[in-house]
Amino acid sequence: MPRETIYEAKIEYLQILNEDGVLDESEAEGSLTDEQALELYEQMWIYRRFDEIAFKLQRSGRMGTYPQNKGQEANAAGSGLAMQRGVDWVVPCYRENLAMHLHGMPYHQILMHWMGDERGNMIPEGVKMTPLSVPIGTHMLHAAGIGWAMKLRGESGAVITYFGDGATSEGDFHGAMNFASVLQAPVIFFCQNNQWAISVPFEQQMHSRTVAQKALAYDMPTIRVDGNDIFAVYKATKEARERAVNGGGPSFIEGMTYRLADHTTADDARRYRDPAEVEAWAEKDPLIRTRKYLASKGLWDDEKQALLGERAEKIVGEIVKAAEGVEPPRTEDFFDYMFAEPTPELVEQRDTMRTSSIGVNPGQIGLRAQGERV
Ligand SMILES: Cc1ncc(C[n+]2csc(CCOP(=O)(O)OP(=O)(O)O)c2C)c(N)n1
Ligand SMILES: [Mg+2]
Repeated sequence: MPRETIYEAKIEYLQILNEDGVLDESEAEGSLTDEQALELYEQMWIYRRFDEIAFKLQRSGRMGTYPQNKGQEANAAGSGLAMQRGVDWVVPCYRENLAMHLHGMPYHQILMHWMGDERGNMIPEGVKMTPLSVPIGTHMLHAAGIGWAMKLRGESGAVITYFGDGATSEGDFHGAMNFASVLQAPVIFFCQNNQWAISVPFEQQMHSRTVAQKALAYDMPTIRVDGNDIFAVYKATKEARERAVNGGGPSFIEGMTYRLADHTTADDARRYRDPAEVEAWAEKDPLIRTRKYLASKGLWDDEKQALLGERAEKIVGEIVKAAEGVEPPRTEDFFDYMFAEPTPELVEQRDTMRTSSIGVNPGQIGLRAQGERV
């Protein structure tokens, strides 16, 4: 028998709003309305100001390490708006603050997280979200599990999980993809391909030509979109969500973008990136092209921009005030949130934590033989 082709595939690329702010009308159907585009432009602008101020907080010693989101706003905005607040789950990494915000997470709590205050991770009542994940890839497994649970319980809705290009080299990524695929769980895997994993460029991260093609192995509908284009990101996410909600299982989206800032405040990207590459991507900035589009439709002008600037200053100022204004946590707090009922050992540790002499607690006197209990 001659050899035959038993599997063939293609990867589509979707761009609707190009770098010059020109909209492809043939694909615009089913994407954002002009009102939504306007709303997202304002959100992205405030978000960038938030990001700049977060950077400054770190530099002035008021916050710990922070990973800037600059340049990647459209991925977070378009996908964030496509998900339904209070219905869907968001399982984030750390470069989609706006998606978290659109889903109900207060910005000041995100700052609290990076200030080292665990209470920043307390998800408000009714918000379906997990805390942002710094360990690369671990949270994608949680997304697969949440999606499966929703399916078992017959809950309507979908899960979206975000991760970077580098994360797709992790075993956890493949575990999550396989589970979601086998169980046909309603999960959207959203890869923010910013083409760098700290100092490792895309070409050294993988031999695959796209990240999107990795989903083919799991027989998932998959697409690469221009991740600096809110229209393309929104449309692809909306389609994936509809598929998930209607029992069509998981989908994959690769949003092509670029990190215009350093990896984090602990990094200096000038040491490994060509400035020409950064400049070329700065011209594809999602904010600039969205503004051009809105201006061409008569929906935006310099006056509106000036007002937005003032509004953003005020909003971000209040966010910082809220984050810095919370009562400092008590040292005892870290005993209180692990178990519903603390174990006797934890109670003992808590009660003796402040004693300067171990002799105060009979349980701490002398060295005990291994396995011996008091
Ligand atoms: C399990 C794990 N390994 C290593 C790290 C250190 N680390 C932090 S960010 C990062 C690169 C991630 O790159 P990518 O997934 O592309 O996301 P990006 O930062 O570019 O958004 C690494 C290796 C980590 N946080 N967790
Ligand atoms: Mg990356």
